[in-house]
Amino acid sequence: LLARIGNGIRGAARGTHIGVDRAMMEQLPKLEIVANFGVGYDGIDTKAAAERGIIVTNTPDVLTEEVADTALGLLLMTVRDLPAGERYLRAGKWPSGDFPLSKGSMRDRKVGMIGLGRIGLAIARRLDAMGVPVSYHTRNPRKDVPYNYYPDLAAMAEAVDTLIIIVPGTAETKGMVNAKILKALGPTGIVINVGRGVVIDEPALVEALKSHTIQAAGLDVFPHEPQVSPELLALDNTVLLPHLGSGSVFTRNAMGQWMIDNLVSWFRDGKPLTPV
Ligand code: A2R
Repeated sequence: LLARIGNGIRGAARGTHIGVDRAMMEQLPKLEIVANFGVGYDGIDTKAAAERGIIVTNTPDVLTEEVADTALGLLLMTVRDLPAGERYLRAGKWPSGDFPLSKGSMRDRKVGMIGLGRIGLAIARRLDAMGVPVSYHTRNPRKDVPYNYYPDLAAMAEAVDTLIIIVPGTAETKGMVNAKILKALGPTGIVINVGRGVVIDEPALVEALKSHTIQAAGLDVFPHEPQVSPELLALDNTVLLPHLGSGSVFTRNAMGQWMIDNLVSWFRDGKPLTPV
């Protein structure tokens, strides 16, 4: 298709699983802009785009609250083992005995946020409302928050029992939650990932879940979406969602509109709204 029409394409709207890489850009010699549908733009080779003067835009803010809601849902599902309870009821097991008490509770949890940007902060605010203490790890401390800052991720993992990952997938964040961090988190540890799959060293996570080095994991993102590791699927201390963080009709409409607005603004006024 690109061999046939690539020469006429000036703008691209980029959806979910298909990336825009250097090879694709080479087939689109007149490309001026790639408008990404989503805030995370790791599926686009921004270095190759910059070399060619191609603008890349994303859709920040319009999905922040939705992803934060999903993160809280996934956290509660994982800590309180809610999906297993639902499966228990549907399997007709309730009349023969009550569902076992959950090992975890939000009442005695301490959360460490990995990432405290737009979405991370929206998650932290929800945790405030629940009376859950929040710490965070980022490269730079924020001056506008009351939370404990840890420049060292291992030190934060040592101090908390729950990690919520909401950083972008970059060369720097890749594999940052590794065997050492999981060990520091300890046997009551819970890891929630709503950022990007690559941030977790997946073999190390599988091993930590199998050996009960940590308690459980709740994941909405995976390194090879839409494929999910059979090892994660086989474990009963995981809650797994198909990357639905921003996936409501309301929010996807807002994201789609913002993506279009970026394209229109570029081609009409020469100014993208949210370039990255
Ligand atoms: O490091 P900082 O101070 O720039 O803080 C950002 C943090 N972050 C990192 N933290 C630790 N180590 C890193 N190498 C690192 N790189 C980035 O991630 C900041 O607190 C946060 C990103 O926040 P925002 O740019 O506001 O992004 P937003 O809208 O919260 O979305 C986060 C990610 C997306 O990139 C998608 O991957 C996913 O959530 O939907």
